[in-house]
Amino acid sequence: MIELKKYNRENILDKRITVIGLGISGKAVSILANQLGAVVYASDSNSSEEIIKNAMELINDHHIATETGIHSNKIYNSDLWIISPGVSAKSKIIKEALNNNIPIVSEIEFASWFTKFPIIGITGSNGKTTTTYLLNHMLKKSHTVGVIGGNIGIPFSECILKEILHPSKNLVYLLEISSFQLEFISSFRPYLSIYTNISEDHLDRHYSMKEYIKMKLRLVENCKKNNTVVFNEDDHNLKSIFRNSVLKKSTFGVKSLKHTFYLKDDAIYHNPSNSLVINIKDIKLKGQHNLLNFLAAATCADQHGAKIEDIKNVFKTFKGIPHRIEYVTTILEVDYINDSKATNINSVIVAIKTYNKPTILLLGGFNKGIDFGLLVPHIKTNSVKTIIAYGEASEQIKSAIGDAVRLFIVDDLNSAVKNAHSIAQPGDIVLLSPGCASFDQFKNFEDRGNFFKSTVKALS
Ligand code: UMA
Ligand code: ADP
Repeated sequence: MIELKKYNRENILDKRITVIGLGISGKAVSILANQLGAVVYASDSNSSEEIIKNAMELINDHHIATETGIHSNKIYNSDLWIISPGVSAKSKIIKEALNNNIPIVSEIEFASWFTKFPIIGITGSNGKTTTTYLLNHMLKKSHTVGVIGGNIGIPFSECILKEILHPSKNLVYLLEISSFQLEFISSFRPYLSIYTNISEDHLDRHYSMKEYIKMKLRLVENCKKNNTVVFNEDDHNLKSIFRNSVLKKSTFGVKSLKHTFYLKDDAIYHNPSNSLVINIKDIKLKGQHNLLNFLAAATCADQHGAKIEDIKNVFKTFKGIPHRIEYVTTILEVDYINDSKATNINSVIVAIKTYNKPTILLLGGFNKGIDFGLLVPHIKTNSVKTIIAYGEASEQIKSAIGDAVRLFIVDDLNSAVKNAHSIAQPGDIVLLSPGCASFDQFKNFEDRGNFFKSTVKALS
């Protein structure tokens, strides 16, 4: 059994720390550990332009030793490893480090050692980012200052470095947390945790739903009886998982009137006063799934002490975030929608349910182990009239969908957009909701969404 020592600002001085991965989280945690006085060695097996740029910044601006394009034996000369989320627990180097008795922590675990401010952890398979932003808006006028970070694209270590360099008061960290970030935690403990839903995702990394759910549950593994879990009671997985939990429970959903916020007659009300929060028609951000995100954030904000007026205001004004069922433009009476962030099957299902116009669905990219056959019943009951499949996953999509709907295969997203434009009729929707990761043809989902938007705009 490897003994994991939790370092603090005193005993971390001169400790040898290896950071694996030089993406945004590896870069941020290297700078943090260096700032705290550790001797950092950062290593990435890749030597892409971005990784080399990050390595050069660490060397030139922070005098941190790095290596790229290789993991040399130097990485094992270490008191502690900090790993990036993209490094799987099953990888060869991790096994080797454990054989060498080197303690390993994830980037969020390490960062959490250096703050005393409370953490709210937001996880689930879908809706994490939207819920995190909603929550931040709802807490804007509360007694605390919300700081967003984590899987959302702002490494927690970057937030902690800011806290150290520019001390502030009354912070609360609102961290979007992925299953990857939880593989190597030991004491990470949010005081409030949100579970939006659980559906199939990341099976290429976790191999089974059982393992994926197990990893997701690590978010509350270190929680105490006085910590609260806010969860979606309409989700059968979550309902049964938390049935016997010793944690304080606060639920949301649209099927019961018992929740803190409940749905009745097309309006949301607040318990126990039964006061009206908002009529559904007045919510700008559409979609049943987004309603659940609003309810998740509101329930958590209420627990944290936000005023009901501030919560109401967000229901009324929030318009959504880029790349999530984002309206792009209308060309010849055809609406173009960018849902590039839909990287799993559940996201695609909720996106097609949001619209009741004839839909041309653009699906494709790098398949993370998803069964596209799960889409078939939803294609049949919703308005999908054509699928255009592109990229690495296109053949798998074709064989899973079969003849459920007209389907074309094209090479890439550019051809998919052109093809959709040429067959769309007035009144149709062209929806990019790819159900896949973007890595086969793009840097990330933002890059893919931005490419879609500019290609569409160039059509008009
Ligand atoms: N690497 C090695 N050796 C290995 C394996 C990997 O050196 O054996 C290197 C890779 O070459 C790569 C780096 O490790 O350069 C891995 O970096 P990373 O993939 O962890 O990327 P970061 O840039 O640090 O971004 C990570 C998250 N990435 C992943 O989880 C894949 C980002 O989530 C997150 O925003 C960021 O930290 C800040 O916390 C992205 C994501 O796709 C958006 N997340 C998944 C999702 O949302 O579905 C979970
Ligand atoms: P995440 O951060 O978990 O990936 P986002 O808020 O970025 O979630 O939303 C990504 C996509 O997931 C959206 O475009 C939408 O298609 C889908 N989605 C969002 N919220 C939910 C939800 N509560 N349930 C199911 N799908 C959702």
